[in-house]
Amino acid sequence: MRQLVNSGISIALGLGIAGVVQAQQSPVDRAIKLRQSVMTLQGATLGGALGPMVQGRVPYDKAVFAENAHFLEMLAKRPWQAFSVAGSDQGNTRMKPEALKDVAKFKEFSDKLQMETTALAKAADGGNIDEIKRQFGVVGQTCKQCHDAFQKP
Ligand code: ASC
Repeated sequence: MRQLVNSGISIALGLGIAGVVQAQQSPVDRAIKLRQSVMTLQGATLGGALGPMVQGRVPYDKAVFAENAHFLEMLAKRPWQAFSVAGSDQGNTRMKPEALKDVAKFKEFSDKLQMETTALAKAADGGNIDEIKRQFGVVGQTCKQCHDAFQKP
């Protein structure tokens, strides 16, 4: 009986907390926030962790580079549906409306980023710095192509 009461209280608390979090933001605001969070982490991983090693500003460390390259690969695989929520081109976002008008093209860029970050993670595991530099450049170009098409400056 006590267990039943305890689990009842837990469920009620859980629902209450979920309700408070949900009430603060609309689904579109949440989608924008999620997308921006992923973009921030991708930028920080690419520009903050991997970039300095590729550019020789920080000594190349194979294990650290590979860890960050795998994290980037994982970030690029974020659920696509959550990234392209209808209406999330309006409001506090730099996404151009074109992105949601041509979702097939947007998805194509997303798929390409997944492919190229997987290749970067593989290169990172291999540890060949020339190959890593080349593939890092390809990933950067892939970011840029999508930004040029679908991101406001
Ligand atoms: C980054 C970052 C971007 C991309 C882009 C690549 O680190 O924040 O927007 O790389 O500059 O061309």
